[in-house]
Amino acid sequence: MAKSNTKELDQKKRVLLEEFGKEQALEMLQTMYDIRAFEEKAEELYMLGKTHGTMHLSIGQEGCAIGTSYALRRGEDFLLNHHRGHGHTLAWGGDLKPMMAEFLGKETGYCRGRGGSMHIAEVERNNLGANGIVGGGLPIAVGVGLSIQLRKTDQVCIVLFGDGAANEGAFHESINMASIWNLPVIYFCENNQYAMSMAMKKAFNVEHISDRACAYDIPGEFVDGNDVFTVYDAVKRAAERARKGEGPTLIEALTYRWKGHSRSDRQAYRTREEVKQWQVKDPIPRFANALIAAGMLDKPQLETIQAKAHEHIEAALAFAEASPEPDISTILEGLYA
Ligand SMILES: Cc1ncc(C[n+]2csc(CCOP(=O)(O)OP(=O)(O)O)c2C)c(N)n1
Ligand SMILES: [Mg+2]
Repeated sequence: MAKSNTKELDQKKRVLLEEFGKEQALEMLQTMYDIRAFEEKAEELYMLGKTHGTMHLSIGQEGCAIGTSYALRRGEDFLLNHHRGHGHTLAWGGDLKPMMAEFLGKETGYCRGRGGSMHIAEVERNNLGANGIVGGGLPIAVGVGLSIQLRKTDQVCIVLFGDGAANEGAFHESINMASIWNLPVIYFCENNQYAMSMAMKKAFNVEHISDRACAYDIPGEFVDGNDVFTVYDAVKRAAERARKGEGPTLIEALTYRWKGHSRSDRQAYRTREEVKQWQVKDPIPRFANALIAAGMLDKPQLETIQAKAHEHIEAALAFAEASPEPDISTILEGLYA
């Protein structure tokens, strides 16, 4: 067991680690490595032509996925994620096997192979899924919030979206309505600083997207999206407010996507140096180092977790590859006119 190095851990992190407990903290770290390994494999499979449609990788943004999900009651609250959402589903407690099967378009996938990378949902556990329409989750969140309010439960709904989505009409309409109706919705903007090739700095005249919260008279908070602790803490407080009937919150988390927008992106809009500067801020070792400093983890255990992530992915891939394709006779199932 590693010795606790309390000097390196500030008070707030220590309190949060106590709240997590060792078992959950290690599970969170394992999930971060699982997400990273899933997406590295996803990229490889895409390059081999084993997948259908496009895909968007969230490598570098895992701090947001873990911090948001673990701050909520996963499976009981509601999650609306977005096109860069593999990590959100896994952090919500999704199973790697149906996840990988969905990615490969297999019948055993979460959406029976109909959705692929961008449309993964797990409705039974209130993961209402991702959306190929940028900002598509934002209006749905109002409906979910209203449903919670009418059913008088203490659930909350988190909707994740990108910086690009924050310049769509749906963003303003959704937050305005959630504000006037005081709905239990957490608006979580995963600001990875680009919407395709459009740099956030060129697309906004406000310094922070969260500054827009004042226009709707709701709290707005800007956090470091690569720090699991600050994301978790902000979402937890927003959820507590929402559960008490105090309405929506807008959180903006600054992060960075290491990979291109999608595989066809030549990334002419940014420099390699910029990418490298952000790779140093990798959210996964940052969280691992905090666990080491707290005496919850040592180097050999960390290596085991890293190795396990790859084992988990290989098992999921074996399951997906052995799974059948959807039968052609079922092609119209799930279609409504
Ligand atoms: C309504 C709509 N407009 C445009 C697109 C094309 N499109 C797909 S992703 C994307 C950029 C979204 O940027 P952001 O919201 O910052 O999310 P990120 O891709 O950075 O995660 C665009 C413009 C779309 N899918 N839907
Ligand atoms: Mg973006």
